[in-house]
Amino acid sequence: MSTPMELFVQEMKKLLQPDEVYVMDGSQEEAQKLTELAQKSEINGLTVLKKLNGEEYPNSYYHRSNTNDVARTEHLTFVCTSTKEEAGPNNNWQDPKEAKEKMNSLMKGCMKGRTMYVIPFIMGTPKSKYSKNCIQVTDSVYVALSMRIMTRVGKQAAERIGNSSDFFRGIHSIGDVNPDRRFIMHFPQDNLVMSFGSGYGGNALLGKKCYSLRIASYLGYKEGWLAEHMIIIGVEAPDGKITYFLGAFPSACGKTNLALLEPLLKGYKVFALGDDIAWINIGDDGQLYAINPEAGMFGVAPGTGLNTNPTMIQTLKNNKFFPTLFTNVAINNADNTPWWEGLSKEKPNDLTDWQGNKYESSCEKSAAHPNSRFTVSIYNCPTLSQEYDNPKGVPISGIIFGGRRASTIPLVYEAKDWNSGVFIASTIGSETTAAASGQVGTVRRDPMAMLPFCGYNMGDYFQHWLNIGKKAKKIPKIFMVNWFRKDENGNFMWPGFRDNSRIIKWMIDRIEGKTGAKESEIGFLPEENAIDLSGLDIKKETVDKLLSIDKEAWRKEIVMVEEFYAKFGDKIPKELKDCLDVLKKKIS
Ligand code: GTP
Ligand code: SPV
Ligand code: MN
Repeated sequence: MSTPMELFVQEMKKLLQPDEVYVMDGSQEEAQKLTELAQKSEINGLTVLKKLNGEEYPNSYYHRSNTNDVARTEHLTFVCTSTKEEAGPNNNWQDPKEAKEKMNSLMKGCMKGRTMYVIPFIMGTPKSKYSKNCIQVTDSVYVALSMRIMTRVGKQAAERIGNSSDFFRGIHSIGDVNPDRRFIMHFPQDNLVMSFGSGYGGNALLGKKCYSLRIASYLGYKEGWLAEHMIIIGVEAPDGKITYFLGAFPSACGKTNLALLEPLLKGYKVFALGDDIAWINIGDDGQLYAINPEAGMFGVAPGTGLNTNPTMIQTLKNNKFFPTLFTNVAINNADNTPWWEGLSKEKPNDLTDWQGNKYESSCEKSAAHPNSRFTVSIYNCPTLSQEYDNPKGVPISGIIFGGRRASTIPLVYEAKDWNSGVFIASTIGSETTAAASGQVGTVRRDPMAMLPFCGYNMGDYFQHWLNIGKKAKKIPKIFMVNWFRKDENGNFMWPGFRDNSRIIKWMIDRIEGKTGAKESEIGFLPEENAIDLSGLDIKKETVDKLLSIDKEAWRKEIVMVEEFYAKFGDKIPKELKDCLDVLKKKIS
């Protein structure tokens, strides 16, 4: 008798008709074999991997994707629940039966002449009861190699699945990379994703956004936990105590940088546990505990440099076990190293740009794509927390939300309680970034940084958040930050990056009850001089402005929130409507 896993593979062979099937075992030899193969293979005319300078960047490879396939495509991403209402106005919806028919016809025979990689993987550490079993098939060796870095792939996963039929199924083909034939279809009720026509990260590495957020958020809703677009960090204060935080920021708004923060403030240390996704459960003691289901980081390259994020530069050069991949960055031809804007002050003079052309330094375009990325094992990170593999996860004392806003939102404030924190998070606005295709820089509502990733109706999701607060016995404090305020000349007003440790310190002091706060219309603001600005060259008037409330701007903000809420009709919980009414009265 075949196991459910074997049956799935047989079914996939029949549908996709690959020439060969390769089942991933996760071994070191496999990494070698696949990276060698990828250096000899082409996808749509592009060599899949090129080896980079191994002295500067050990075991590192360069990948260029199709120029039409460099970011998530939200307009081609669907949540196919049995009713449209379950998916909500936050998702594109299609009837599951029709969607499956469409995908089956696109996928029929699509792996002819190709190898089908079968990837058994675990999201989360194998011993944790919170971890989940998964299988993805793909015809992209780049995706297969990326999955080996981002998740726990191979024999241990196959063994954990065993005879069970309880595993996520991910079906992926890069197809002919044609945006007209590209769809990322989610079937939460079948624990299934079908993705065709893209080889890009969030569209193709199905363990990431597709499973660990869209499908998992749906599972969490049914089962009483949360799957969130959040980092997990432990912050050690000078007294040696470690405080664990979660942090949610929309795509390309600073999660990885905060997760790997090297604090400027003396005596503080940040330990990384996750840089993109957190699964949050209520533990036996009633506290919230978080695990990171991933095992790697798929980070934004531009802006990553020794000044901004020295820990990431070390991580990228600290290769131990897994190959590191660089996608759509530029190449410095002088020494065959990857390069991107922000890696060094001086631009190297002989660069090949992300499209493979000689880079003209006079040209206004960037040499690396703004959404160019690296894929690196989290085990390479020198500041990885000792608790990273703890099956129970870590107990959370603070949740940080943030967005990218040139105006209105102060540098930091604190919610009065859980419900008002959920309200604040449900109203987050953020300027769109290059992480998703489409216009960059327009403000859209992105509640909890989950707008593109919530696998069900966001009104129900808000209620689920409120319910978690009711159920939990010890509730974390909720903070809102904005590192991205700009002045009249368009310059950032706050230095950001390593200076953000100053704000984290204030949060720890609040959690510990060591500092008071000023009540304001929107929540608690830091008292005068409560933020440690020692050694920072910043004008008092700038700090005052960063922490002030511009009522005129807030009135406009409220209008945008009302417009957003209106889309969800009765689904917006009463508690949140009440918070909005209170805010309106205070701001008027
Ligand atoms: P995803 O991987 O898309 O989810 O992104 P992310 O949230 O992890 O964002 P990341 O940390 O990679 O940062 C995205 C961009 O924002 C990079 O270009 C960073 O250099 C920039 N950035 C991060 N933190 C700060 C900050 O404090 N201030 C400023 N000005 N820029 C920042
Ligand atoms: C994001 O866009 O939030 C990312 C990159 O982290 S992706 O894997 O493409 O979703
Ligand atoms: Mn992300």
